[in-house]
Amino acid sequence: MSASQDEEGRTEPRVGPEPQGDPESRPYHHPAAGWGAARSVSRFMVREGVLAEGPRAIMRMNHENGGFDCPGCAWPDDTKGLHLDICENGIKHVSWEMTRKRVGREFFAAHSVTELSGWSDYELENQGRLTGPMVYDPGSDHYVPISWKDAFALVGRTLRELDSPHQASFYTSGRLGNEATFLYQLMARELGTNNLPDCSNMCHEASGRALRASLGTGKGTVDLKDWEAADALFILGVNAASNAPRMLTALAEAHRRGAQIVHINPLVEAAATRTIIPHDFTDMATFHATRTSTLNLQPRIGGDMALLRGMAKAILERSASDPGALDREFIDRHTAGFEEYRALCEATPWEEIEKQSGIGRDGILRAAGVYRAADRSIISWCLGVSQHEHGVDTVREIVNLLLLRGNLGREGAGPSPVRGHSNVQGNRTCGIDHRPSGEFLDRLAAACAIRPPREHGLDTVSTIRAMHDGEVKVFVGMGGNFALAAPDTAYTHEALRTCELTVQVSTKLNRSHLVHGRRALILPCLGRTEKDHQREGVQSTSVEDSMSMVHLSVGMKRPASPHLLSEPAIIAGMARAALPGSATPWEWYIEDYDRIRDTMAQVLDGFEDFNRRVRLPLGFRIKQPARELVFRTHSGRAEFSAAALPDVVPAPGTLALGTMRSHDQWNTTIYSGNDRYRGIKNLRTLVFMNRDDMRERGISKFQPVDITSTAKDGSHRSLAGYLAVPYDIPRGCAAGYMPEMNVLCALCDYSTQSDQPLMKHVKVTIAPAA
Ligand SMILES: Nc1nc2c(c(=O)[nH]1)N[C@H]1C(S)=C(S)[C@@H](COP(=O)(O)OP(=O)(O)OC[C@H]3O[C@@H](n4cnc5c(=O)[nH]c(N)nc54)[C@H](O)[C@@H]3O)O[C@H]1N2
Ligand SMILES: Nc1nc2c(c(=O)[nH]1)N[C@H]1C(S)=C(S)[C@@H](COP(=O)(O)OP(=O)(O)OC[C@H]3O[C@@H](n4cnc5c(=O)[nH]c(N)nc54)[C@H](O)[C@@H]3O)O[C@H]1N2
Ligand SMILES: [Mo]
Repeated sequence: MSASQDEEGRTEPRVGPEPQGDPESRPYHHPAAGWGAARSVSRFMVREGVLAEGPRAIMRMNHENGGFDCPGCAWPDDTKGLHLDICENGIKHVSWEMTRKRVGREFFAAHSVTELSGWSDYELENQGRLTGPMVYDPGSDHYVPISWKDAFALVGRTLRELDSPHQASFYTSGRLGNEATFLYQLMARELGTNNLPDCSNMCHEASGRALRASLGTGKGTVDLKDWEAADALFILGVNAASNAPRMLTALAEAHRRGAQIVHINPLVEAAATRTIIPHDFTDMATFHATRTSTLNLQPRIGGDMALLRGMAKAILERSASDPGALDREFIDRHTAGFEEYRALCEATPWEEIEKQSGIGRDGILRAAGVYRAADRSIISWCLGVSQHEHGVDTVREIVNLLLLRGNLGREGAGPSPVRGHSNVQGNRTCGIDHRPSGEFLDRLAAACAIRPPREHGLDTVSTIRAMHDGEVKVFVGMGGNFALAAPDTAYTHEALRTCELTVQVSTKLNRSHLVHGRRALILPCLGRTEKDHQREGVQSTSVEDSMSMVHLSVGMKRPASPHLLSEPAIIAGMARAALPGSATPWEWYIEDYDRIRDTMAQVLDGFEDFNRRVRLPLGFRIKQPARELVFRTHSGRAEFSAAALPDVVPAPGTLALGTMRSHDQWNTTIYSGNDRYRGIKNLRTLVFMNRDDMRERGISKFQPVDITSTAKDGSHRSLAGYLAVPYDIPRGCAAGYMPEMNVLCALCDYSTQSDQPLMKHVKVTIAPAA
């Protein structure tokens, strides 16, 4: 089956009927999850050849007593020890890793890199699991086998020969377990650089910075129990049914107990309608769908901050006659900057709020009414909020709104970012940070007897620029698919090709292996589902979810090939070769990961007694000072921010384009061309548009169009021949799929607040195809 074939083997693109009226009654809005999901999963397992062993593995996923953590999203595991706490996309993800297909040396002997470069990304990953280390041979233009010893020696030699350690950059994709993460940052810092870009530079960097500035803790403060206790849930900029499907259970349960659920998204996504809970057998048997929304608001792209400001303004106005609208006691005791914020809200005219948010005053007042009526509110968000110029200000506005009613530090209330990769939060906790704090470096220096560099390192965007300029010569990708995930595809490819050496630690073949430096290595590693045997026995690794729970993950499957190494072992191998005089006991660490954890316990706040606590049935929760109303901010209080509203209204003739995921993909991994909940089959080269915007441009339904972006520096990029799909999206907005649309994202278009690429706000013009 190819990407252009659907599950039934049909190849023609198909688009569901246009959405109209009440989302509930839309013909193609299947309830989220449920039988559609079950059908899709079983077909997928057959395709990957894992139907026999898949179910057994899945029963071990996210299980409180042993088992491995779902390598999918970072939604927390059910605290009640649900035995089937899983979702369609998690199962696909595990099956994808467990596939029986293999990419061995014969494969690389048969296909040159130039030939493979012509294959689609779907075809590349669909070849299966990588089986042994490979090195690029420029003479034959093929990858050829290399021993692990020689591969490490090549990395070590190249790193040692650099003029400065800052000429190397070490990328992490958020799948890496905590123990490997710790060793990876240790290697970089012992070498002498903080060049540790990671996927969160493209993801939730804004959230971390905002929460740190407002609350002194760069993470959300709530856990699943709080979700179960909230009276109102506000869900902004997340496509939960596809990207955090286990949230559906929380939403359905919230609805059943009478909580209010407000979805704020330019698109009415499937999670904003109703769901069939997959592990509720009665629901599945009776096709009973539970509603998962009580109010949907569709702001313009980038309009969230104005909408939140409007809600705050309404609460403040109301407090004149209704003193209970504000929690004055909380504000007085725990916050700073309230008067300035109040003055700013008062000074922001309603007309401006309506214009910038794209929501009429009625809608804003309704949302504010829900917020006022609830004793306990949680505000949750994902990329629709963070990947913007003013992402930091918007997340700080979320906190402002929470502070007004003391929705912090108590049950059922607080900020709750939905993180992406299963361990992206753990990566940051364990030291992947190009701007580490002095305190962290001091502790690292003391525990590991190294002299870590103090100057800030490069993040994702600045690494790309530095590679392009020849300043970074070695790129190491610890997982991920940098060549496609990063913005400005053409520029990023040039940048990677300029490198002296590119090293990709991966499980599957992807574009980043084909867009490589003068020398290049593919180092295949164990996946999370696989048994990791080391000298002292089978090892486990730990991960941290979106809600700061740290728990162990133990693989149970035989490795895809006997020649794979674990990620910690690969890092240790590179480190020993690059740091011949190192006093770090790299090999000793690998024999037993408990030893890595003992060192981590000395360095990381909240990891005291790590080895014991991580073995508790559900692991342990890292303390969130803000949750205890302890604020590590300048003032020692929670700080209101008072940022002016940005102008997000598109210039005449232009549209704001958001790039997003389909239902059937995991970031750069495309499972099929389908996007079930949005009614799309076999089509990825599309752009969702408002019908009036189409009419104005003389574009008819499914007509091919050209999309041209204009960057901050005035440069243009374009995509040709995409199909226009009329969709229920506000005027002035358009949407399409990542990673294909990274072609349109200029490297210079990153937020000055977070340095995040503006992947949800690309300024474009769209016209009938030339
Ligand atoms: N199955 C699956 N699960 C995943 C992933 C995957 O690729 N596949 N990726 C993982 C990763 S790394 C991450 S970070 C998360 C991403 O999870 P999401 O944030 O859900 O990712 P996107 O698909 O980019 O969707 C963004 C959502 O934001 C909305 N949006 C766009 N612009 C705006 C805006 O201006 N305001 C508001 N309010 N909404 C807006 C879009 O309509 C869409 O619903 O998911 C994780 N989980
Ligand atoms: N335009 C646009 N671009 C985006 C985004 C967007 O919304 N719009 N989202 C951004 C976001 S939020 C993120 S997080 C990034 C994602 O960026 P990345 O994390 O870099 O990309 P992934 O597609 O998740 O990486 C997939 C590859 O990871 C490897 N892999 C899978 N499992 C393992 C494992 O266990 N170990 C190792 N070592 N490798 C493994 C496989 O080889 C697979 O090909 O993309 C960003 N790019
Ligand atoms: Mo992400």
